[in-house]
Formats: sequence, structure tokens, C-alpha cells
Amino acid sequence: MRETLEALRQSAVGAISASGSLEALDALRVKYLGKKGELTAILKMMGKLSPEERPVMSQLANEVRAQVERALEEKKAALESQALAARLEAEALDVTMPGRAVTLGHRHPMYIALDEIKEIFIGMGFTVLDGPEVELAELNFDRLNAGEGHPSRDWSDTFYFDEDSRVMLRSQTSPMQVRAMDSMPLPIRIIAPGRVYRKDEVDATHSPMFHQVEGMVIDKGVTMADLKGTLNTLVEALYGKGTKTRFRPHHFPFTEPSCEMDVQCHKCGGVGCPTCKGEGWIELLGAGMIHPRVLEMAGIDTDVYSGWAFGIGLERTAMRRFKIADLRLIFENDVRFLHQF
Ligand code: 2NL
Repeated sequence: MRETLEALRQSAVGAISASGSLEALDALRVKYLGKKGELTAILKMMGKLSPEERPVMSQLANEVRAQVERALEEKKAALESQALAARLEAEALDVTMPGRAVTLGHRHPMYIALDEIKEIFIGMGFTVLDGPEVELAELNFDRLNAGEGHPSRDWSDTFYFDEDSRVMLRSQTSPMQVRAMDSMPLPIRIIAPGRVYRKDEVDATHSPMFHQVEGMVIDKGVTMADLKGTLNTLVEALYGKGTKTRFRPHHFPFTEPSCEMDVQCHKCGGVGCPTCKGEGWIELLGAGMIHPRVLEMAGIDTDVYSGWAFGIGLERTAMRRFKIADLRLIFENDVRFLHQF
């Protein structure tokens, strides 16, 4: 039995020191010390020994067990520290490596231009309204004094949803202003920016979808002088103090009197150049005193209240501001184009 125990000690210690993984090590523990292991098998034969031999062999067996256990523990500790070292190596972080640049997005040039206009009007006490792009023709046309038969209602100009021409994509943001007249207490100072739709062929200056900002003031004693003062303030904020404007008579169904406002050409100072097509002036927006019939349809007493309104196309403003030659660039959203702003 002594030989068997010595042989076990040798083979166990050898196998343990040669093992290369924690799994293999655990298998060795089971093989030598487990319930069905080799040492247990030897211990079971102790009963067959003489009373003199038994304590001697027991002591030897205990020694062998203790030595194998120690070998197992030491090897386990060695394998674990090896694994930790390998992991630390693999997960090493080089804090001196140059960083990877993050590409940041930014606002679309159209919305840079819109935000600027919004800020100017918010500064003058206006509220910004948002509303539906799918509208009732009643709000888009009838309530704006463009009744049945008005040319702007034509099927060739408007995106209708139904045969009876009752539901449509709004052709201007004015229906929002009608909703405001119906729902807000007077006085009213609002702007209504947003997308509008007209059946136009796409070219360098036209798109079936574009953006507009309309604005409106209704209060007691509001006159054309308020309109001019407010729009001059807008122009000076956009193009600099002292920028000259000019108001020309015009016609819109929803305003009376109506006008268009030009700004003096920033390039040539009014002399005439390619930017202003030799005119010295650049058309910026349409405006006017709200037609009494439009106010009356909203139940507003025209003996007490009056108001003015305007509409400005955003694309044209942004194109001028960022020197964009073709409207299509604004909607194509090629990032190489957009990143220039
Ligand atoms: C243009 C002209 C304009 C309005 C829009 C308006 C709205 C209501 C009542 C009266 Cl609710 N007027 N809006 C007034 C004058 C001109 O737009 O050339 N837009 C690009």
C-alpha cells in the first residue's frame, strides 16, 4: 500500500503542476480526492491491514491528501493570477491615444433663418403658433375672403384631398391666423410659420412645398403706421440699422389696402446691380390692413378693432442670406451642401 500511495502522490503532484486551466485542475481534484477518486479507493482498503500497519498507513494517506490539496490550491492561485494578468493586458486603455472626432449635426439653413425671424418677433411680444398642414378650404380660402370662384382655389394650383374641394394641403399659413382669431382673446399678436403647398413645377425658384411665416396684429386703433414700424424693425434686425424699405401698393383678397415691401439692395445700395436685377430694390414680403370682411367673419367688431398682417417666404430669405443660387439645394439635403452653414 505504501507503494500505491507514493505512486499516487507522484502522479498527482506531476499532473497538477502540468495542468494549464482551472477546469483541468478541477478535474484532477475529482480524479484524486473525489468520492470516487483514487485516494478514497485506497482508504477503503485500510480495513484489510493489520492493526500495526493501519495507523502508519493512515498517517501516510493523510500526508498525501494534505500535499495534493496544497498543490491544488497553489496551482489554482497561480492560474488565477495568470488569467488576471492576461485580462489586464487585453483590456489596457491607452489614454495617450488621440481621440476620434465626433461629427456633430447642426440646424438646417432654413431653420437658422426661421429662428432668427422668430426671435425678432418674440422680442416684440408676439406668440409663435403651430398648426395643421392638412386644412379645410373654408379656413384656407373662404374665411380669408377668397370665396367660390376665386382663381387661387383652382384645382391646377391646389392639392385637394376630395372631389368637393373641402380638404386640402394649406397653401398659406393664414388658416392658423383664422384659428387664432376664433380662439384667442383680443388683442392678438402672433406669427404662424410652417410648410405650405402649391402645385408648382420644381425649378431653381419654385417647389410644390415651401415655408412661409405669416404675422398678424389685431388691437384697438391699429393702423398702417404700426405695420410699417414693425416691418421696418424686422428689416433692420435682419439686414442692419438704417436699411431702407419701400412700400408699393398691391392686391390680396384678405387685406385692404395691401402692399408689397422691398428692401434696398444690400449689394449696390440702391444703384442697381445683378443681385437686384438692376432695380436697386429687392422684394421681401406682402402685407396689408386685414380686410374688414375677414375680421367680421371671425366675429370681431370692426368699429372697435383693426389689424394688419403680412406673409414672407422663408426660402427666398434664406437663399439671399446664405447666397444660395438654386432652391433645389435647400430640399435635397446633401450633407456636403448643408455642412457649409
Ligand atoms: C405674400 C403675402 C400675405 C397675409 C399674407 C393675412 C392673414 C389673415 C388676414 C389677412 Cl388671417 N392677411 N395674411 C396678408 C398679406 C399678405 O402674404 O406674399 N406671402 C408670401
